[in-house]
Amino acid sequence: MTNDTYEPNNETATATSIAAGGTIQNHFMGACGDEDYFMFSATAGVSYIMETTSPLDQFLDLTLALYQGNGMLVDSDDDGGTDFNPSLYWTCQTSGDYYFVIEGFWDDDIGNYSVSVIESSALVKPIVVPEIKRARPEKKIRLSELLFN
Ligand SMILES: [Ca+2]
Ligand SMILES: [Ca+2]
Repeated sequence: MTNDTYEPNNETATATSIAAGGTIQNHFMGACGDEDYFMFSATAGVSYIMETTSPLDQFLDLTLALYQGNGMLVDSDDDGGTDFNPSLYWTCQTSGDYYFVIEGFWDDDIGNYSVSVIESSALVKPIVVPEIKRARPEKKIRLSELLFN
């Protein structure tokens, strides 16, 4: 797996360091179970958003799993971001180094993607923009119902 300059990064020992300041890294998800490990330092009380983006025409379905330094799974996400990209919102409880692993949902998921870690205020939940893929038929609500219920 030498499809991008960050490889090899298929285990914690060779994880790619990524800054939690929103810097975007461009990676390539290779075939046959490629895994991309990332490492960043998190501070207790600070919230982070780890997410990927990828070109629509690649139909790349990525997943993200966050681990403590000791290998314990903290949280994971599959399609919380745009299209089939993961986006994980997490508030750090204990300062330290954390790892997250990005891999394809399917073994034949191949393609370019970008990844970033964004610091977010612990007190402010990220604004979730409704996506077209999740849209459901909406009930018509009269203004009076909103005002007086
Ligand atoms: Ca890899
Ligand atoms: Ca996904």
